[in-house]
Amino acid sequence: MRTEHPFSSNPQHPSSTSNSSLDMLKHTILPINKGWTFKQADKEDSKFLPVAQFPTNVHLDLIANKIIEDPFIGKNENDVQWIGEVPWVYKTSFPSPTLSTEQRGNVKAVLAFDGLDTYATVVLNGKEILKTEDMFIPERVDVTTYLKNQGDNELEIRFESAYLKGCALVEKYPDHHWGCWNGDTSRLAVRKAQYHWGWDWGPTLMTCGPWRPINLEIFSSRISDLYFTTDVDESLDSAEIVAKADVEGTASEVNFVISLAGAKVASKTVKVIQGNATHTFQIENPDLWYPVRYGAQPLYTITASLRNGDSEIDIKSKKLGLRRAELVQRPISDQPGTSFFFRINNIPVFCGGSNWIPADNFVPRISKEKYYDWVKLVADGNQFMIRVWGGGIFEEQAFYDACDELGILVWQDFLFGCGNYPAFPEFLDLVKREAEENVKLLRHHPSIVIWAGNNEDYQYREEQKLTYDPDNKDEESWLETNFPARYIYEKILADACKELIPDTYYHFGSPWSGKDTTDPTVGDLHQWNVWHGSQQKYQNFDKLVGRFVSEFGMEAFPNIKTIESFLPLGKSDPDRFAQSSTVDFHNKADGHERRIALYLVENFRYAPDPLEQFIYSTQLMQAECLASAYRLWKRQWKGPKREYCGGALVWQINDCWPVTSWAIVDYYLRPKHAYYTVKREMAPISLGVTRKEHLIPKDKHTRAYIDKKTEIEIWGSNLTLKNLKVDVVVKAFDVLTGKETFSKTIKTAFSLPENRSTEIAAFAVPVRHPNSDEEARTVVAAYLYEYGNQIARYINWPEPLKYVHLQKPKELSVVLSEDGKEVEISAEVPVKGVALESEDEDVVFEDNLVDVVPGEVVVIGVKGAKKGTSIGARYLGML
Ligand code: BMA
Repeated sequence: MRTEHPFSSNPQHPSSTSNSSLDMLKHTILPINKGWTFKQADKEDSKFLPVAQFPTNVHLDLIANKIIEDPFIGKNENDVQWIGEVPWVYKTSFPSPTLSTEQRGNVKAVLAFDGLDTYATVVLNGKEILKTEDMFIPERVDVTTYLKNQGDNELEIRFESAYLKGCALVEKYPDHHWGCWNGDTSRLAVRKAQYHWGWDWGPTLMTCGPWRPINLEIFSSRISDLYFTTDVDESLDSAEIVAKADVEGTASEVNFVISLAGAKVASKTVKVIQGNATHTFQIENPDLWYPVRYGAQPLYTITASLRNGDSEIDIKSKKLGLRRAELVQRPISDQPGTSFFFRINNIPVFCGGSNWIPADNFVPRISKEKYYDWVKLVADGNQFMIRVWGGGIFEEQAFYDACDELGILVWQDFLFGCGNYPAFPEFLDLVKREAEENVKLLRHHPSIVIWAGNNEDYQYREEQKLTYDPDNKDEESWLETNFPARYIYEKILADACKELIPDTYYHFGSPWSGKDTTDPTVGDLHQWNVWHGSQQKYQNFDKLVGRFVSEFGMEAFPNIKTIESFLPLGKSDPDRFAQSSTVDFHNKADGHERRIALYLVENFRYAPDPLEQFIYSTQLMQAECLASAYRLWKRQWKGPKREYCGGALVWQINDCWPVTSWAIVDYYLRPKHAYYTVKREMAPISLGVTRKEHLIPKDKHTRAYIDKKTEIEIWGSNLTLKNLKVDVVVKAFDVLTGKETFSKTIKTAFSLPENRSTEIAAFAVPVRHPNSDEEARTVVAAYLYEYGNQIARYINWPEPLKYVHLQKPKELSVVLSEDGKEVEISAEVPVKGVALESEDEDVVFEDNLVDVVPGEVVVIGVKGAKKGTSIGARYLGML
């Protein structure tokens, strides 16, 4: 029997496809991205207004229509809170695709919503077709019989307040032990980006809207998913790719083609059996995908074309990287616990890297280019890994594409953070679908090497002393406890990963160790006893090491231009000073004024004015702090069976708005100085020096006769895969006079084996009169030379730096080379933290915040400068 198909066959229609590619069965995707308007849904008298872009969200549209001021400026955030408590409606119209008479009857029309944020009711031509409750779940609705024959189709999406819905759910389940850090508990009940509720680095902006694309798909048969598993043999000589295509409809054959750099590597046509086509390919001598620095990032393309007889009716392709990725957790020598490090293509990688939060409160406006630029900054910063933190989103494909392309490993959290999540049945259903859909969307990226269940929910459990018995394996019983989300992390997400990505490691949470989350000997660790917690000195980071430190951080002010961007009157704003209420408003961390002040006052002579120098002081402090963590933890990467620390991920690389936070690069992609000190620490070859004071009483009771020994320890970190022989030179300088007081080659042809840190020497600070004040005025400079070339340097200072009588150099020379490609810095006294600056935003320094000692010229690469570009400099003690 032939049913009459509702599609129009009007050839005049602008979106008519009858003359083009829409032959009878071809899968066609028509973006529904035009003509959208929006308005507040509960305000009868309000008019529909045009959207700013598509996809979009309500804040972007209100800003574009000048209904609200930019919430990132001043304290405007306060004035826009009402937006999150009212409903909004979006609508558009679109034509039905034109089909020939023959085409009618056997095609399906599906509206595909890639993401609706969050509680949406979708109405098509007056009929409700969908209700959603999770911004991360893509939805597909068969609308074949709802599309109009004639005229346009009306599509309307109404969004309820997610905040109020969340509050209602909290009230509906009064027996759950609701509680969280950051935001409020209503967020725990709602499957929406948790940072929308506000975080300790981000504003509360409860947005809503069609935040990801909407498409109308027309097909009779299609490839609903193209996926694969890969297995690279331990020998690295061959790889197996099991390619799979899920097929909807009756088309009978899939042709798989694997190609590399445009050349075909393998292909196979296979029959579709029960909606699936599968083929196993063996690739000999595969071109392997490596993390940046360890090799290239070749990406194969796998293409599946769906055929019916001779015609191709659908085609899908994905990029694919072949690599072996392992997380090694095994006993180590001489220390308790187990290692935690990543081994890629059999190479153990010390994973220096960063944590990532969403790059904007309004994700739809983040361009592909911006994602690329962010990931490029990470790669250029000598970092190997990004952790996509659980309070944000499953990122856009462009982000992971950039990671694949640039060789950045990804640690992906599932989207739960800092709280005790509920586990009522509807919630669990959403969580399961959300996990499965998003794992499917992301599983092809070679950059993703680990998934984790949540961010700090086990830590929250510990703080609240919620029930958790690791020995109780009865999954259903977990739901009866006051920590029911264990069922999510250890059952639902674990099962989803086991089924969909059996070749990728799944970790129950971050941090997670199976024991106490603060156990430094197993699993990963969030080390917040600098800044939060016991507020330790950063000089003690060596005592705070863990097997893999997946979070630690320190705040610093952003660039002056970034501050001026959020001050309503910019440069001339009366609040343009460090302690002003607007500047404070743009810092969301608990006790931030005290903590920044604490770490500044402990270490430097500083003043809040002028603002530029204060910003510099905070950035110097953050830079010193974070670099010491990397340096001291990397020291614990000691080679096979002695991987006492396998990685360090700084909290955080980026910001979602202009703010003072832990970020090392601000919202406008302006690096803070820590970006550079971290980059130096993660260089292929580096040198570490630390200074320790030992007090040795002459006898048991004396308080008067105590020998003070100030010792320096020197080590080298060779992260390359080559054994090195180096000469080690140590020099000392008097801070006051700039005189060189010591110079010696302390080692010749010293061995620095590949991929590890090696202790070089420990000895008393070279001074003429030990145990005097001389140590406190002696700067130690250490250098590594290979074949006479300097390959690493490090300058060690007496600490705290505030005690040091720093001299203002008479001749701080900062010279831009003729060709504008290098800056040379020199001075006649030791200078701490020389920061180059340029008014010209096109000028990019390859390094910054360097220490200088007399007799050397420090050369810094620079891009974007021309002859005559003015370069300024700032240093500690300048003002
Ligand atoms: C960590 C993160 C975030 C937070 C950061 C700074 O623990 O997981 O929740 O923003 O600390 O407090």
